Amino acid sequence: MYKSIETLLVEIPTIRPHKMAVATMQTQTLVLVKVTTDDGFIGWGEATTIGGLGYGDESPESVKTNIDTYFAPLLKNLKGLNVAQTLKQIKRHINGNRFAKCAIQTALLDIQAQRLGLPVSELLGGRLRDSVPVLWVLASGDTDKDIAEAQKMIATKRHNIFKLKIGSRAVEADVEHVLAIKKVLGTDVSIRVDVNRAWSELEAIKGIQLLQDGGIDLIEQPCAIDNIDAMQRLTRRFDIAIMADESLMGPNSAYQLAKRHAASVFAVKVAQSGGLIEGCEVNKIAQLAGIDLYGGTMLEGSVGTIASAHAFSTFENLAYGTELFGPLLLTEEILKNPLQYQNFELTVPNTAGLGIELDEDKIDQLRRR
Ligand code: MUC
Ligand code: MG
Repeated sequence: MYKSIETLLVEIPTIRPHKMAVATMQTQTLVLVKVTTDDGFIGWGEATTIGGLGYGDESPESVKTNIDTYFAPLLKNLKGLNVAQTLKQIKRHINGNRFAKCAIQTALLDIQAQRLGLPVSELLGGRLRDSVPVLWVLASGDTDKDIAEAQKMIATKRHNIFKLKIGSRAVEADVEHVLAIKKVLGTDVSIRVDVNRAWSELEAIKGIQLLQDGGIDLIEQPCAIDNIDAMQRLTRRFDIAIMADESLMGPNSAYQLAKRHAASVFAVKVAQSGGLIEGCEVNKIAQLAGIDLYGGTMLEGSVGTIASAHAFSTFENLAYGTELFGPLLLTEEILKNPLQYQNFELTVPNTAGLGIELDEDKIDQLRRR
């Protein structure tokens, strides 16, 4: 049934250096997975991560090795199973590897949706919207450059909400940088910050107080991944939204965080969740626990971005919008028709499958040999 499973590492320079507490990116390595069936269907998935092993516990190289060595032979041997039964077999035989599992699941859903002539969103419970709001991340490392970049985004109606990457400088310097940008952009523009787990709890108390007083709307992942106690105390202590990102690794951790109310918002990422279906399960847990939702990115290219958009289009409450801007950070286009960003939103295609067409010649030029 599944004839071939290929994993491609595609290197694309970014439009400018993207500075985060965990890594500075000048190039993104897209991890694309192409699944071909005996009867001629092709499905695509993506397992891109950030900064090698700097962000998560899978690297582009480990995803490729594990898919080629373990997932591909397993998939080729499965016969007569539907997608759910296939995913169950993968879970049974392969531990961990959430990013790789997400890419494979995306490709299988892409194929299944094409067979049924429906968009992937309709296999995930059905879309509630045809587009999702998309913010922009300011991470040039320079206050004036960030301000100019934000003003250009607002003027061209691309983005009107901004997230700032902080955590690599002292708390006071970071706060000064954020509040200088907030002052120029004004009260109507929502500014959030992502600390990428760089602060101790005491640094977080100091930083969050100053940012809350300065009119910032949300603090993302202030403390270490495993420091759920600190996340819980900070969520209780402050009125400002505290969002779990790296601490949220799928339905199980969503349940643990929700039980303790260790965040007021969840950044759902399909790869971190282990798949589109699991991302939707995280949404359900958040909904039941009264936790707000935000659609996150691992700075994927077009495949992972549009797969995420299909999943997020089914969420009832997407109170904080999404950050599905990954393809806009890259200098090369790998789709025959680029994703549609307009009026501060990304359109979710309504054609069958993921609703995208890959430019395989372009991918071939850019792929790592
Ligand atoms: C993260 O931690 O949220 C998302 C946007 C961005 O600039 O970095 C990522 C990862
Ligand atoms: Mg984050």
